[in-house]
Amino acid sequence: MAHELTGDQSCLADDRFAIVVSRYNQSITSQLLNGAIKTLTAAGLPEDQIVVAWVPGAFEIPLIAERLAASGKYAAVLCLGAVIRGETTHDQHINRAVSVGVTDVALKTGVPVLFGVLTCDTLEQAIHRSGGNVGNKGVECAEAALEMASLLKKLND
Ligand code: INI
Repeated sequence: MAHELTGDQSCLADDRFAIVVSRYNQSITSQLLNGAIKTLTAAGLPEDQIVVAWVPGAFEIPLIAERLAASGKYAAVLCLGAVIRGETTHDQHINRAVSVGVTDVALKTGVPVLFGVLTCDTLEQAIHRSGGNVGNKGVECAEAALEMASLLKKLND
């Protein structure tokens, strides 16, 4: 029978998690942050073991995520932001840079780096996805962070 490995939502008492969150569209990103912190603390992580780094916009997330991940201090780095389409293609450049950037950081450092950046056409879509009727991307991101941190520990054991 195959030996299956799956992560779970548990976290070790001495784990630390980092969150990078962008100030742009802060009414949305603060809701993502609340959801992420609530999910991590509900899983048993003491709040003082969570570090939150604010950056100006989503474009700035990968650099800070890299510093945090490379420090070796954190079980996972959560990246939260909200990019909303405007009249130009600016959003596409940001979305591409952030999604490729955070993926690169995870692969380069071996630390789970989670993509909790909303990429919406409208503010309304972002409201629905930050604690409205389509859930909260920050909660989803924190759940994935717990699962990935747990799975990596099992792989390393
Ligand atoms: N940053 C965001 O996080 N969301 C946006 O919707 C957004 N828009 O639309 O422009 C945005 N722009 C700022 C960008 O992330 C950088 O901070 C800026 O370009 C400086 O590098």
